[in-house]
Formats: sequence, structure tokens, C-alpha cells
Amino acid sequence: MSAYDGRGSVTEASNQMTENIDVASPLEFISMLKVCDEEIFSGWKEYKGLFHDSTLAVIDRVRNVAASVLKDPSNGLVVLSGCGTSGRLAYMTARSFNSKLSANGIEPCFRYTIAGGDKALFTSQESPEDDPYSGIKALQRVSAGKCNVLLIGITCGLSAPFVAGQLDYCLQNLNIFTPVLLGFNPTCLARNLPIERWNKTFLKVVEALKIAQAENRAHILNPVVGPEQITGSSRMKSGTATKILLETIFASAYMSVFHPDVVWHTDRFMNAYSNICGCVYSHPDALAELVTTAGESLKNRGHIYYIAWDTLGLVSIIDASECPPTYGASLDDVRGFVEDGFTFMQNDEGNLSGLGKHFRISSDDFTRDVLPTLTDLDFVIAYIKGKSEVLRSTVRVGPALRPSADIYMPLCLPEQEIRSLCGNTVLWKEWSYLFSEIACKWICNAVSTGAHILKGKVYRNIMVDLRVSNNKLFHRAVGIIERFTQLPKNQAQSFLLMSIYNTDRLTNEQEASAIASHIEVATPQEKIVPCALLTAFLECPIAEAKQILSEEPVIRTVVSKILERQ
Ligand code: S6P
Repeated sequence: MSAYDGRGSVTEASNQMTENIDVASPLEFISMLKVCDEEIFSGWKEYKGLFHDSTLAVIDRVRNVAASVLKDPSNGLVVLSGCGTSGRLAYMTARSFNSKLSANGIEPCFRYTIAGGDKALFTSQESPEDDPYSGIKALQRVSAGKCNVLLIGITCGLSAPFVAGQLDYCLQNLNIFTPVLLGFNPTCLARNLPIERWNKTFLKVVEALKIAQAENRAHILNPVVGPEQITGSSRMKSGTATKILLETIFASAYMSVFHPDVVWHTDRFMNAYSNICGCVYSHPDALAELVTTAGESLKNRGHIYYIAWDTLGLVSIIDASECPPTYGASLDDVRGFVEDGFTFMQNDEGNLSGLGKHFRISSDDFTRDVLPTLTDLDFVIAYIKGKSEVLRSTVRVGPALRPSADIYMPLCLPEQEIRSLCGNTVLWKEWSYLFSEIACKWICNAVSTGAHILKGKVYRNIMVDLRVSNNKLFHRAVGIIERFTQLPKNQAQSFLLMSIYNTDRLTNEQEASAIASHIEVATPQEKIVPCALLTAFLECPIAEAKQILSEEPVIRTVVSKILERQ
């Protein structure tokens, strides 16, 4: 298995530090997460991570544009946009800064767009990611009537067509828009594959952005933070880096406009995130215990429930929403709840609880829907502001939970420490909640990733059983088959298509169909990639591969058995 070869995308590469993550003990697992998360700050290979001089310079330039919007919110707007996790973080940041502005009597001027709309905040909607036109429409809708719009298009892989459409639209309308691309690949590795029903690739848009950047009319913020712990799972490191960069830009803009007397140091502010990272991972035993307990729950068909207060609830709902697309989990396996539910969410489309139980997200919904069903196989994690109290539910007493064990993880740095990092009390008072959120993200990501690894969902550091539900995932699936079988790309793709169309012989029509058609057929189907892999390894009919997979539900076991035979 080749690691990063310098040619492919960094965000889709395998991280050498985690190649044995699937067989690591929980403590080793935590230390692997730690080493990889530290790369966000310290850099990876020749890349310098978040503290690169050019990154700090772009942060300052984007901060200035954001400040111009904050000074004149009736004409200006900040739009944050993305797909999947990137769209969820766009929502969360827009909400966070609007709340801050409103609390201080200032007109809110942040909006978000997410591919697939607000449903995508809770459940993955992967196919809208491939549509540049729906990105453009969403941007036009939220920015109508404004004449100074800062768009930050977030796509970790420099790949999402939804975002490409928006950036391109801004480039055509530079009199109104300042486009910013936020992602984590060098620009030369931006996606250069055709976007269906469109005449540009992502790379073409990046080239046009570079030209506008030279005139200070567009910006590209793309620090390289190294490959993800689970290959391609950009919800983890890239998501964390997205959150840090957005918050740094807007906190800095906010301070420059509303507290111009306070001296601001971008690098010191980001360093506080690095310290909270160290603080979270300085509790390896507690984290390992959380992961072990969560893994036991999932292995035994129990569930993981996060209940959290305030914005920590949003962090945990986002973590839970990522488990189905990342690990093929069911919507019930990991769920998040926030006190006050949709009243607190303040999302554009309002209360979505009518869409079904997986959209019922308040703590009252938890009490009504989940509490009566809890068994000692379930794991309930409560995140409480200021500290994290973690409860293992074993006994239900009336409407209350009695914990079998408490595990405490601090969710913030001591006030003294933040003050010394941030420089003064104003900074601490204004922004300390952001550090609790990021700590909560690291803990949730460790719990949900570790639990799924313990359940046998990951082979080496690759989630083999991915759902083939958009263009990026189609190409990732071909890449996985290529890597494990060492077959050339076209043959690897044929095995994938045979699995998708459930046939041992592809018709000319099937082979010639557009990728979007393959995706449409593949999306509702389970175990597409494992089936293609087995067919290729065993040179057997598709039906036989399906039979083997139906007898052994743990994909990791099947794949490792077959590979060990080679
Ligand atoms: C990743 C997550 C996906 C991505 C989405 C956008 O862990 O499952 O939903 O966030 O595909 O990716 P990108 O590269 O455009 O930010």
C-alpha cells in the first residue's frame, strides 16, 4: 500500500502514522490521533501547517474584508459555504458570530449555504455536492440585495463542484463579491476531473482565483495539515483546521472593529488552540476509556448518545451526523441532542423535527424518545460547559440516569492559562467558548472514530465499506480497489461497476454511462466496494462475493482474511 507519493491529493492520502490504527489498543489509538492532530499546527513533511507565514498573511487580508462588512452590515454580508462537514462548520460559524453580534446589539451579517439545505446539517446529502448550479442558486438567494459580499467557499479537498460554482460566480461578479477558497491541498493538487454538466474543473477555477488574487480581489487559504487519521475523513483534521481558521479570521475582524484598543496577535490566538489540543490529549487514559466503552456499546448493538448544553450540543450533533456517511453506521448508532433543540439551532429552515425521529434533537426529545429505551449497552455522554461529565448508563431510575462510572475530561484551559496565551482579559471573556468547542470536537471525533474501529469498520486506516454516493466517493472507491488489488485504474473501475450493476459482464451502455448514473445506481446499495474487492481478489462471480459478505458482516475480517491469503 503506497502512502502519499507527492502526486495525489494530500487530503485523500493515507497518513503513515495511522497505518495500523485498526489493530491499535485504545491507548495507542489516542496517541496516533494526537500525533496526527499536532500536524495541524506543526506541519507535515515540508509543509508548515497553520503557522506558515503565507497563511498568516492571507488570514490578515481576509480579516480586513470581513471587518469592512462588520462596519457596514446593511450593505455587506459574509457567506460561509460548503458540503458535508464543511457546510456544517459554515453553519456553526455563521450562527456563532451572528449570536455574538446580536448579543451586542449589532446587526447580524453572516449567512451560510450547505449543499442539500438544512437537512444536510443532520443527515448526509452527498449528491448535491456535485452540482455547481445549486451552489450558485443558493449563493444568489442569500446574497440578494447586498453589495459587499465576502464568500468563503470551504472544500477541504479543493474539489466540491457546489463550491466551485459559487467561486466561479463570484469571479464573474467581482464588483460585489470577494471570493475566498478555504481548503487543505496545495493548489496544484486541486481536482482536475471533469465536473458533469459544467465546462470547468475545480483546478480551472483555482487558476482564475489566482489571477484575481494577484490583484487582491480574491484569496486562497490552503495550509497543508497532512492526511487524515482515517483516509479521506476530512471531518477530522481538516474540519478542525477549518474551524480554527474561520474563528481566527472573524474573531480578529470583530476585535479590530469593536475593540480596536486591544492588541491582537493572530499567531498567539491560534496557539491557544494548539495548547487546548495538548490539554485534551494529556488525558489519554480518560479518552481511551471513553473509546473502549463506546466501542463496546456499538459492538453489542448498543448506541452512543451525546447530550450537550449550548454550542457543545452543535459540535456533538455534527459529530453524530458524520457517522453514517463515514462508517456506514445507521442513523440510530450515534445521536446528538442539544438543550432547546431547534430554538437553539437558529438554522435557516427552522424546525425540521417533522422530518422524522432523527431530526428530533432537543434534550426533551431525548427524555421522551430515548430515555425509556436505554439499556446498559448504551453509552450516554453528557457535555457540560466548563467540564465534561461522561456518564455510562447502566440503571435507569425513574426519568433519571444513574451512571455506572464517571469519566471527567476538561473542556477548557484554566482561565489563567488562556489569559496568558491570549494576552488579556477581554480576549479571554470574548472567546473562551471557542476553545471548549474545539476540545469537545476532539473528544467526540475520538469517541466516534474509535468506536467504529473497534466495531471492525476500518481496514488499516481505510474505511473500505464507503457508500458510493457522489463523484468524490466514486473516485475514492476506484482508488481503494486500485490500491489493494494493484490493478490498473481502468480494471479497478470495471470491478467497481460490476459490483454496482450486479453483473459479471458489463454492457457497453453501462460502461459508457456518465459517473452520475453510476452513482445513482450505487447510492442505495450496501457493501459495493467490499464486493468489488472480493470479486477481484478471488476472481469469482459477483454472486459468490455477495454470499461471502452476507456470512461475515465485519468487513475488516473479510478483507484482512482475503489479503492475508495473497
Ligand atoms: C468528510 C465528510 C464529507 C465531507 C464533504 C465535503 O469526513 O464525510 O461529508 O465533509 O464531502 O468535502 P470537502 O472536501 O469539499 O470539504
